[in-house]
Amino acid sequence: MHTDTQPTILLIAPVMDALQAALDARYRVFRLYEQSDIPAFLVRHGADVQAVVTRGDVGVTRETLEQLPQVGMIAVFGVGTDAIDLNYTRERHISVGITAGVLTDDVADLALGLMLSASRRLCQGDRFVREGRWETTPPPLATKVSGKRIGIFGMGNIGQAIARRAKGFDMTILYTDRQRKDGLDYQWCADLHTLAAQSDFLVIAASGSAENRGIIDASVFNAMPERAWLINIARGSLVDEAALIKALQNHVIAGAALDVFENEPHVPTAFFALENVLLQPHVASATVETRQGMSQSVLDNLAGYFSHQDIPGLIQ
Ligand code: 8YV
Repeated sequence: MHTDTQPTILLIAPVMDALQAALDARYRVFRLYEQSDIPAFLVRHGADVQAVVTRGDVGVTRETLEQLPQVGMIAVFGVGTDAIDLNYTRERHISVGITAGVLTDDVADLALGLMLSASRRLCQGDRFVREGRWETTPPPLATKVSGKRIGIFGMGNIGQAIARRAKGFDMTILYTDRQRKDGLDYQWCADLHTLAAQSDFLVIAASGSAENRGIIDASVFNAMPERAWLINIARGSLVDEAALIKALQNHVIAGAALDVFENEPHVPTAFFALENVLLQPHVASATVETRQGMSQSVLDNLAGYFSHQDIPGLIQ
């Protein structure tokens, strides 16, 4: 039950139950995803909304924000802001807060997990044992990870956390980004294709910005060595999925391990028929510990905004 003194927030998509309960205890919460007639709802209640809470993978549309004249903050459950029009929020002086730093370790862990699982055939090995095939057949050989070259596209916090982990596997670390990063003792490549050509594992850790849309395309797969793997823990929008499917079908590259897709939760069924792809349902930050940390971070960002104090995860 809300009180009249509680600020009003609009939740764009469901978040974990504990966070929803914490939001309900502190705020008057409207849930956009529960409305059968969203335009009518926004006309009726849009002017009451002071802050928006959304997920990194969902964001909030400009059209929705246009119906919220009082909104002053967007609290993102996640770090991705690709589904928010940051030019528009800047124009409107809407603060945007993310769960900064909380999920870096988990996402980097999953990148390494995907790399190891794909190249060491862990999912296939599990099936092999369960199906009793080991009784009659020796398991097929896999591909070594330690000592290989990892190419990291996007050397932000997550890219750097992946690099630190890869160091533990004695890997040669190469990267590209908009610019060379000071103080990083890794091999810089001036462009994506040079990086791709020298990578045994090409890991995408760049943002899903408009400039990166479809950037991992057929030309990148052609540049990669035939034995190389693609790992994506960033956003599906960076990859031309049709070109990736062709590259996997034609063995242009060894394989791919993907946590993210262009049109989640819909995954092209062509992937299902392929043995050389490992698929995950966007779970890089999905551990109990990290999701609790992300929830707290959302609450802290909102509390900072509503008490006119610092917003710890403010990006704009
Ligand atoms: C989350 C994410 O899975 O941080 C992001 O941008 O995409 C992920 O951490 C998502 O925000 C929660 O659904």
